[in-house]
Amino acid sequence: MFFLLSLCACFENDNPLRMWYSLPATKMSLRSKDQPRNPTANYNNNIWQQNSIPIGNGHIGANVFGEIKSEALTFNEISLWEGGPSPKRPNYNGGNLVSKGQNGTVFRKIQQLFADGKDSEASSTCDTLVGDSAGYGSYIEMSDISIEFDLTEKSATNYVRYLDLDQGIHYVQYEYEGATLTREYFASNPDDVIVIRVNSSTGTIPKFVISLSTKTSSQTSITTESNAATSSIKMNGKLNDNDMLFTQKITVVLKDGTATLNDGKITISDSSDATIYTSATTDYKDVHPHYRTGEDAASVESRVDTVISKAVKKGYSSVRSDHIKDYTKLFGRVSLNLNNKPSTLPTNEQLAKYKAGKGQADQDRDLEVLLFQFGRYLQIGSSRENGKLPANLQGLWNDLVSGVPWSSDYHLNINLQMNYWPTYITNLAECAIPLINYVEGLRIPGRITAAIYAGVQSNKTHPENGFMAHTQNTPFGWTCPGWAFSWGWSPAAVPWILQNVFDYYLYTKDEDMLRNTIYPMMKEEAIFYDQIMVYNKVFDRLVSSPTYSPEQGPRTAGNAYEQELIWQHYHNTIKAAQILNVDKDLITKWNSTIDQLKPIEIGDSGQIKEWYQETYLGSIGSKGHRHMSHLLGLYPGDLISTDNKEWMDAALVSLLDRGDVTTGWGMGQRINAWSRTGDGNHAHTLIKNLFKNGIYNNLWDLHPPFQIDGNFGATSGMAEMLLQSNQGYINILPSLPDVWDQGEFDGLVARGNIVVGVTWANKAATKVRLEPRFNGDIIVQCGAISKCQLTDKDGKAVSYSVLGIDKIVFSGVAGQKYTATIPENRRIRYRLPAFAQDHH
Ligand code: FUC
Repeated sequence: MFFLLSLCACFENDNPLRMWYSLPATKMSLRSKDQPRNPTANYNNNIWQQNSIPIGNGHIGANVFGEIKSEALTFNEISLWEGGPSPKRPNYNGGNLVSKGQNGTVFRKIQQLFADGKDSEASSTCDTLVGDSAGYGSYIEMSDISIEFDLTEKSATNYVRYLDLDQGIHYVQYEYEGATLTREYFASNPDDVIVIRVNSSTGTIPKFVISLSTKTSSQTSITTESNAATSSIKMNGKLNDNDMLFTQKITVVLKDGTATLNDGKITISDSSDATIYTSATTDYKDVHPHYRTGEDAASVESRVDTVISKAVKKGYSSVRSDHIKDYTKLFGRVSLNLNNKPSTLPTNEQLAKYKAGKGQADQDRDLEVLLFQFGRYLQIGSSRENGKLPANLQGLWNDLVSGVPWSSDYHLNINLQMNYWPTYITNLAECAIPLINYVEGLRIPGRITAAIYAGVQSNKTHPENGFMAHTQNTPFGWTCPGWAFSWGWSPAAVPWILQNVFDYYLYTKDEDMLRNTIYPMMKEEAIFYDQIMVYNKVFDRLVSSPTYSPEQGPRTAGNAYEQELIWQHYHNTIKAAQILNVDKDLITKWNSTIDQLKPIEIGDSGQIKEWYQETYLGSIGSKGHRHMSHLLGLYPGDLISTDNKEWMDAALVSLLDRGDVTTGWGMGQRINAWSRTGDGNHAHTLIKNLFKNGIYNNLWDLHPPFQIDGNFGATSGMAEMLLQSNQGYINILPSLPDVWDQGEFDGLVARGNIVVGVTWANKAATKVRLEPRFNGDIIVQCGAISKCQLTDKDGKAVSYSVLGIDKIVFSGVAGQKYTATIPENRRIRYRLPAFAQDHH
């Protein structure tokens, strides 16, 4: 290790958006306590999750180990799943079991038992509300790509590997026998290929062998073929579990030298420059009930052939430049500068210093900016507008084919929601399209679940009468409750994910999308809740029943988790109906329903009660539980805000009680929640804790094991510290920590589709930039903004009305660029809220 480290001293990092390492993945140290969750997984799985570098285009992805001699890539296609419909499971029905749900009879019986005060019988009857585990399946890795170089590893010098987040390109470089060997890796969305380019500065890459293998349980053939210009390896397979068809192809194009095919492998000799393209697909399609395109193997294969031959014809440099154009169009929309400098230390070493509290300030800030932007990189890599499925628990990156943590599925009791928290605010709205399509795809199977478990039938008279899904979901319409009530039952998961869906409209103002796609789903779900809620006389409110707060506590008739999410759902649905000017009668009804929900109740310790029978803190539930389900009204919801002191004070009691150290995503959630309180220092404590306890060398979030939600939670949390817009106005620097006393961002988005940039110094905003994409009033809250000079893009003064010392309103014109300049002698520094002074 020392040998390599000492020799890479010549690499000078000049890019603040670069993650870089002086060692290949297998040579870097590991967090020993974070062994993979899967007991059968080997040591490589741990190297993979901690030290390899992900690339992805929303559809296919790979992890690069960056080895000197034995290069390895794990390869994924987002739809390669076991489970679901299969000739082996002719009765597959999304896990729903009529024998358990009994068409709503059990559900109604439990409601009645709770209403009669027979809580313990109600609670034990809940155990009947379960589904089948057969056909659940798992997301699995498609293949491993190996590139074996004929060289003496020890003789390689000046090794470095780095990922440039601003380009979406990963590089591996070292010197060998007087030549600089460079490899470049990227995943192109427009050409749907992963490209690996291998180059030698002096003209001879050591001989290397490319091979492809799969660990899937499948009938698979791996063959090679060549013509005058290219050599290829092709893998055609059919999964044993569900007959899913898949094809992957690797094609090599050489500038010079020779390619020899042998035993399913390609050997490259005497070449100075080789480009390797790979792509893959399956016959998956998100359409109930078959979830297949209906193609035969030849057709699946020919789609991949076409993709590869187009890319080969187009050639490396055009594929590369189109990738950069496509990627930077999204990534380049947001810049963040926290007075950070390009890290002089490799990212893993910088991370170690940060964790030990020994990092230099400008380097620590660089790591924070990297984590922020890495979340955006991962989102672009795992969820694109043309994608088949949304980002799963690991985005789309997975190296296992069995024992995959939580099947790398779609968890809807926080994880999938968190995956899409940063999407809109960090200017990546189109990346949410696969999520919206996925939720749309839950409607048909979800109606079956609603009928079986809640007795709510969709039929000719009421065709869209309500859909139900729970904690765990797959790409095969698996909408039943889990096979244990205690983690599986969670109907409020649907209203919750619909918040992410409605946010698409709030941030884009795309009214067609609201009318045609978003509102119909929201309306259907509101109609579902209209039918299933019951009045509870003990708690004197309309409740969802039975309920279970993720993933702890008693089964009850109503709890804060469901009541808050349902409140938000009606609130959003009414708003959507008003915008579209439809369903007046329903609006009236929903308004009266909302009044009867009373989601927030304050307990004896001054806390937000998670359960309505809770008295003082700790009387129910487990101390410091990772889920903060009773605080969803604070973030991502709108129920609790700084505009309501009583509830905010109670939320603070609950937040402090839950504590600051937990699983990765739990800290991600806490960054967002604290940012909504206005306490920037506390939000920053959570960022520090996340780095300390929840981030691997490759900056992936760990649960453990690797789980991508915490990355997305961190990105959105940092954005929320700088900009909020959920209280009817644009809130500038709402939660600025002391260590971010100076900085600048551009390109974040506020609700109403207004692009925002801010420059600040000494914790006071100096300039606020606003670019509305629609005409309309813009309300801005920012220290001393009432003293600003407001100008348009031509520098002309724009008039505004003062709503308060820190609040103005003006009428914005689409396409304009406004700048509010706050005079130096008027600036007001961000202050911690009063409560924060007490508890720090
Ligand atoms: C939720 C969490 C677990 C885990 C799982 C994937 O159910 O409670 O901690 O993150 O999702």
